Amino acid sequence: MVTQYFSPKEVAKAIGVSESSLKRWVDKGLIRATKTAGGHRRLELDAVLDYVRTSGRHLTNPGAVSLPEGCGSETHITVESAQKIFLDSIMAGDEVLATRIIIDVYLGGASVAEICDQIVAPSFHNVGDLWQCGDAKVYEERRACEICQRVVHELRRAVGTGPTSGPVAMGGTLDGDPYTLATSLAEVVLRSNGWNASSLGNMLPFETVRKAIIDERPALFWVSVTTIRDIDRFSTDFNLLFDIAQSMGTALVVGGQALTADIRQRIRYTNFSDNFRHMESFANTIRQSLPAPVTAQTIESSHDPLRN
Ligand code: B12
Repeated sequence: MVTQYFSPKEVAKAIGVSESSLKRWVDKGLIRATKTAGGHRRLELDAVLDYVRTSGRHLTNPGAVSLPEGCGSETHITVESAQKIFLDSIMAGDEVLATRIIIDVYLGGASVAEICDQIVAPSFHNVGDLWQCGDAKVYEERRACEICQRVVHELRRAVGTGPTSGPVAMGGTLDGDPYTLATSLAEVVLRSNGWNASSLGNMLPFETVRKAIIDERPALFWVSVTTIRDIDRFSTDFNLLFDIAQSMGTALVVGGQALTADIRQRIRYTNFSDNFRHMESFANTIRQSLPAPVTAQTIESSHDPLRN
């Protein structure tokens, strides 16, 4: 994802303050910013939204930081009412409202994991029930999924690209499992916790997951399982995957609707979580035991002759 930078003028317009106040806040370190070679301050969207989240300010002109109209004007919304509005908007095909409600709840202080577990997942469980009872048409369900993918993309922008120095996490769904939402959500949850996380998408052949673990040596590999075509084959392949992950020091983290207690008895994994808040807690725990990431600064200081 290409990082998008905003000028103090654009951010001041978005928050509804003067450019000089905004520059002062940047210089005081209240808002994270970088400087161009020419000395101009440049701000990333996640830094702007971090400031809005913690200062209790509103976005009066979200378009100035390329967010949809209305985002950030009403952030005191309960998770329960947000869930209802999100469900209604994805079913009605209203992408702007769906995006707005998720960004508003985030700006109101909810964590990404809470948004996924308490708004997105239950809304899709409702979509499934509506479809099963014949109250939702197939096209409405598919459109809801497409909208949700784009909302997740906006949430990913809001959270930031994640520090490239953070520990590496990867994940996806395995062969025969076409579901895409949960793996995209897992990626944003981990990014919001400082992981350098990438979803590899859906329907991944076991062989390619094995290669990804060997080549990239992620500290964590997540597998989301919504459907299993052949339980015997799945269990055999999954256990081989666990052996590889274990030998590479990769934590294999699993979750998803299809992982019933019976199936969990047959497979080996490092951690099973039934929601993203639990995965987040596990990920934060193992993060503490990982070696500190190597950054340009640590390389520089390890070559500093004055240190010897
Ligand atoms: C969207 C959808 C589809 C879409 C998916 C499109 C896409 N791009 O993903 C499509 C159209 C492909 C589809 C197809 C089918 N579907 Co469908 N689908 C759904 C629906 C509505 C939403 C699934 C979803 O994404 N949920 C959102 C996620 C975020 O929620 P979640 O999976 O519960 O995730 C939470 C936890 O499980 C956990 N978690 C999940 N993954 C992970 C990973 C990790 C690492 C961790 C820690 C935690 C974790 O945390 C999440 C957040 O709390 C569900 C309804 C439902 N109950 O979810 C039906 C549902 C799963 N489908 C169902 C059915 C029947 C089908 C079809 C057979 C329909 C048909 N006749 O063609 C096909 C089968 C496809 C196949 N090959 O298997 C049934 C399954 C019934 C069953 N138990 O077997 C459901 C339950 C609908 C229903 N009520 O009947 N489907």
